[in-house]
Amino acid sequence: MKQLVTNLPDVAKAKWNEVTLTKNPEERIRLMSEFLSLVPKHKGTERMCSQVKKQISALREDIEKKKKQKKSSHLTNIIPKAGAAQIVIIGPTNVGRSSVLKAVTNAQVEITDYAFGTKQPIPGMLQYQDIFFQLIEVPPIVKGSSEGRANGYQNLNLIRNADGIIIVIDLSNDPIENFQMIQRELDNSQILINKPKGEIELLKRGDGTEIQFIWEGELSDCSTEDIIVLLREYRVKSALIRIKGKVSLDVVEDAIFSNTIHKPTLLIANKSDLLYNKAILHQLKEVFEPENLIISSAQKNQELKKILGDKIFKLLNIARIYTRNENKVQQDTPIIAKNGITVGELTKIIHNDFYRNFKFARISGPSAKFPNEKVGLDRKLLDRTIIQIYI
Ligand SMILES: Nc1nc2c(ncn2[C@@H]2O[C@H](COP(=O)(O)OP(=O)(O)OP(=O)(O)O)[C@@H](O)[C@H]2O)c(=O)[nH]1
Ligand SMILES: [Mg+2]
Repeated sequence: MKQLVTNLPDVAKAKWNEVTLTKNPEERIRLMSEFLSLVPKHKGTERMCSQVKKQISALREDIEKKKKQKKSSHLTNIIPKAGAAQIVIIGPTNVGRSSVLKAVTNAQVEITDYAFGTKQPIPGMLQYQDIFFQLIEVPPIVKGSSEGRANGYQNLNLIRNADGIIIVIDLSNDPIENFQMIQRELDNSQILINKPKGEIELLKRGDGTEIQFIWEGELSDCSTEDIIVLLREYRVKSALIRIKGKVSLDVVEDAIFSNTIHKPTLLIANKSDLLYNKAILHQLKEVFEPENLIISSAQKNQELKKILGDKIFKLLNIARIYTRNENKVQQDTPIIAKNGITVGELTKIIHNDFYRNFKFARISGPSAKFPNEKVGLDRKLLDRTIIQIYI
């Protein structure tokens, strides 16, 4: 087995187990601090310690915020999700976030030539073919948002709660520096925008069932046995683990400690109608995935709505599934699911009874070998599948 990077003493692992069993925030802070004092300090434990410290400070902020909220009985600014997905439009001030929102949705939003025009999150719906994406313009992100500046906690909370992110920058005004500032603020808030090589979702369970895996990827430097051994060392005996992409043992250990989440992200380099240094386009492609980069002008580009809809749809890896009822009447509004969802997973989304009483299904469209193909629970479904479930 690969030597663990952290290789913690047993007392520390036992202490971490206490942390995971505790819900009370004050108590968690105390136990995490004790945990840190039990961790030997060296290069290999640096990253883990900093993750735990971030969690401690996030908890402290939470406690503070709740105290303040109690005083002022402030409403939280989370906007209820609508449509197929909720995507936040973020960026520094004056880059054209409102202009993008206005160009692609029905939102009544004010475009201002002065900074900090948008003070509250503003939602709008973008129609893409037969579905809608909910876009929300978030007030500007500034250097220090992750420490609470300019309503930073609320704004970052909105971002953490969304299904995806659109970052807007102004090509004519320090685009690279501004992009990096935004990325740093997100990073400090444990929100990652670059697609990781591998990801795991770790769902701890208390019901004594074994450790189970859902495979959507593979392991790069260890075996399933190694993972089970590692989890046992942290006293995790029962868990559901989803493996996506190429996952290393470090990634698994990270998942035990951190709050880090990855958000699918697009970057709009806006105001391309103005004068700007063309070398910047090349530099942008070095700091951000070119396939998720849109170079455009919210003012001049009439195609932005279509381009953005296409990009969001691809980014989120969505499948639209149209169900047919017993009279073979097809529903107009599709169920939105992950591309490649199985018939079994879909029946559970519709209603558990459909899963329990499932006999077979008939599918047409891109997932079917021929129209009305009879399939079982394991068949994977692609976008635009039509399905009738027999129970
Ligand atoms: N030339 C040009 N100007 C633009 C474009 N998009 C926005 N602007 C201008 O940039 C300024 C700011 O636009 P907004 O859309 O209000 O920017 P914002 O990011 O929402 O700004 P705040 O909410 O105030 O932080 C306005 O004067 C817009 O007219 C564009 O594509 N080209
Ligand atoms: Mg605005």
